[in-house]
Amino acid sequence: MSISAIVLSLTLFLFDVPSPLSLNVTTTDQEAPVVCKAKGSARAPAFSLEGDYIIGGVFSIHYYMHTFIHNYTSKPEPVRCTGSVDSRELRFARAMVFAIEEINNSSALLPGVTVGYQIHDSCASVPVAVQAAFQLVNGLAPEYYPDQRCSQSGMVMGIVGESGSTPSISMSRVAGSFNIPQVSHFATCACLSDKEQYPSFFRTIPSDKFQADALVRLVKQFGWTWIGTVYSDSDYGNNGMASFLSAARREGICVEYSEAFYRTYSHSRIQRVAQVIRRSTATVVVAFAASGDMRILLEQLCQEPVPYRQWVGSEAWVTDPDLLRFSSCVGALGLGIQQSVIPGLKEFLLELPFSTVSASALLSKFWEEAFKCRMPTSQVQYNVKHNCTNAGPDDTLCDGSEDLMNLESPYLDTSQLRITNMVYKAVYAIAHAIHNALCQNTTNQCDKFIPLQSAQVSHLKTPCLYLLMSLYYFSQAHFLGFLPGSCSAKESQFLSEWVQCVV
Ligand SMILES: *[C@@H]1O[C@H](CO)[C@@H](O)[C@H](O)[C@H]1NC(C)=O
Ligand SMILES: *[C@@H]1O[C@H](CO)[C@@H](O)[C@H](O)[C@H]1NC(C)=O
Ligand SMILES: *[C@@H]1O[C@H](CO)[C@@H](O)[C@H](O)[C@H]1NC(C)=O
Ligand SMILES: *[C@@H]1O[C@H](CO)[C@@H](O)[C@H](O)[C@H]1NC(C)=O
Ligand SMILES: *[C@@H]1O[C@H](CO)[C@@H](O)[C@H](O)[C@H]1NC(C)=O
Ligand SMILES: CC(=O)N[C@H]1CO[C@H](CO)[C@@H](O)[C@@H]1O
Repeated sequence: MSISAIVLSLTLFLFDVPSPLSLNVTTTDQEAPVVCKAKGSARAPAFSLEGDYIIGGVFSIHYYMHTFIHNYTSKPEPVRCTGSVDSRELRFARAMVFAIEEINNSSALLPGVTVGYQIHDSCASVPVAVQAAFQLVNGLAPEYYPDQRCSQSGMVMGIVGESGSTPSISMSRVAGSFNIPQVSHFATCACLSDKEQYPSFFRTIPSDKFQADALVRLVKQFGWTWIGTVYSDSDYGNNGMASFLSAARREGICVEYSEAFYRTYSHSRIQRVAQVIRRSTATVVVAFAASGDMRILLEQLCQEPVPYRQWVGSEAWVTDPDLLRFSSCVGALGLGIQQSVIPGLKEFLLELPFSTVSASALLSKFWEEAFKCRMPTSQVQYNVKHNCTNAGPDDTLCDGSEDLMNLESPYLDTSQLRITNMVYKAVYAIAHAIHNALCQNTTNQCDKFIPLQSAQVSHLKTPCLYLLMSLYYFSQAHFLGFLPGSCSAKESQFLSEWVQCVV
């Protein structure tokens, strides 16, 4: 039995999420229809658009879930997100909106059909991701009457997400029960390839099975036989590091230490991991970690004395432009999936009128952090600035004169588009599935009055989604160096064999 299933049942218990399991079914008399009511209140999606068919999306936009101490004497507060906004994840969410707009504009794909979306912020946490999954399955209506079982499966045709493996696993338990296809752009845990456990889970990114081996090959190629390792204490980090360590052992690489950490760990635990790195003799550290976790550790390590280490990273963090601000403490080498170009995306990202920003709590938060000002609508208390971060608005008021064009933010960094392209592909995969189900017999008009079950979509489109996966294998991956200075002759030679050295 996996941990995530246990977490799921605890979650249902603690957070009172609206779910098919917690509906209050009442029949008043024989004639009256069954009334199905969701218990608890719905959480509004971060972004949404009406349409004939809805595609759900879940991204880790905030870094944390707000945690509170349960006293078990009153109803718990609804779950919510806190911390700063991961602007790369915001880009992923906006890229999904962009893809759907393109599909709506297209006369070849789903002609005459509008595709809508409901995009949620899971703040990289299991309880919020599960709640989002239930809402995508049930819809947001507080009452509905579809049948005696209160099952309204098929609110969404498919779900794009989650970014992390652990929330993806939890969501797949919900979406899978209703046969709703879930297509992740970034969940790479090899464990998710198990079709028996995750029958409706697909992804547009390769499994870590390949990545662990490739990282070992990389380390070995440089002759680094004495290394330290750190990893996220999550399905992604635990599974990835386990594969890495077993491959490393086979190749005769010695590991001085192997430390797990996680963004919600106490300050002292993170500090302890930093101390292990400072005191170690291994100058190479391999990190199989999510970007949100890595950021916490690097913040700790950029305090004096800074331990200069050669970092080797998994692609979850090594291609995150946000981590470039730690350049004084990090020179990382790792694997990334192929970069790409999405025409029109940059313009779309730049098109954020101030009225749109003010109307969205999430965009307001992003705006405040990006421009270090306070929105007129803001009620949030801000923390004093950390030394290594640039987050936290001061007291000037945002007034719309802020200029996105001149903003340096991972949100606007479209120079590489690796994972963003996987989001884009995931949206298209689901749209093509719907198209094939609706538009088989007609060339220019689809019959949107055909009642469509989402199970039908995953049924029809399974081969297509598999095909997307098989497009990605590691010969396409390439090395990315964030090394300050230039590569040594040996490194350059090795790197040029694979692809190129980016300094
Ligand atoms: C179910 O709903 C009815 C009417 O809305 C209410 O009286 C009853 O207390 C509810 N039961 C539970 C277990 O919540
Ligand atoms: C329990 O927590 C709730 C909300 O956090 C609070 O309103 C309530 O007073 C607490 N009860 C006790 C007995 O501490
Ligand atoms: C969709 O079409 C509208 C109107 O022609 C245009 O303004 C918009 O940029 C298009 N969106 C995309 C993503 O192509
Ligand atoms: C942050 O930096 C300032 C000087 O730039 C220093 O005085 C302060 O102690 C630092 N705070 C922490 C938490 O390291
Ligand atoms: C397409 O046409 C065939 C035969 O004419 C029919 O059986 C089938 O239901 C149609 N499918 C759709 C999606 O209209
Ligand atoms: C070309 C086209 O059909 N565009 C539609 C895309 O979706 C939006 C929002 O529903 C519509 O307003 C457009 O007409």
